Amino acid sequence: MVHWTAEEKHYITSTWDKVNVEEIGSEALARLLIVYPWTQRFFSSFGNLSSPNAILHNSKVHEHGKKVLTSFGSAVKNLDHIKETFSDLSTLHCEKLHVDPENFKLLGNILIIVLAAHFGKECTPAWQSAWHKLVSAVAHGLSLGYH
Ligand code: HNI
Repeated sequence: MVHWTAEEKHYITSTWDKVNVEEIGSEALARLLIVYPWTQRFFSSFGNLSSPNAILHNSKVHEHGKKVLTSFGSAVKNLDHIKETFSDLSTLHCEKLHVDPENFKLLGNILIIVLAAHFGKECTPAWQSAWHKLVSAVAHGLSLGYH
């Protein structure tokens, strides 16, 4: 189990309380699809992903970004049980969706960049360290069901 200091919990929850999951989630997913275009292959049913502008304005990307970040939020609410929280989703991403778990790390890093862009003043080294620890724990939890 990952151990969290009171300071780390503070950096995570105080930022999370201000997050608009649709705005931040869609921005993070759109940036993943733009910066790492091979990730687009998982979303062939999402329609037009042919340019950064198309991706940023694609309503399915918005919807799915919101869904993913809402799910990410369950880690914030269950910091002491991240593995258990993502065990079903891990199996789904492995067995049904065939998503390479390396992509969870990419999305986590992009999420930190998007959060830093929105909440710049909070982005101290201690804040970054807490958020890096969180996105790594989520990526790890999501990869445990892979075999
Ligand atoms: Ni992910 C579906 C959560 C990262 C590709 N994903 C989901 C669903 C949740 C979810 C929740 C909906 C499940 C359901 O319908 O029961 N995904 C998460 C979380 C992360 C994550 C919490 C990381 C923080 N997913 C990724 C990444 C990719 C990805 C990095 C690929 C690059 N996910 C998918 C795909 C689907 C999906 C593909 C199915 C989409 C659809 O509806 O067609």
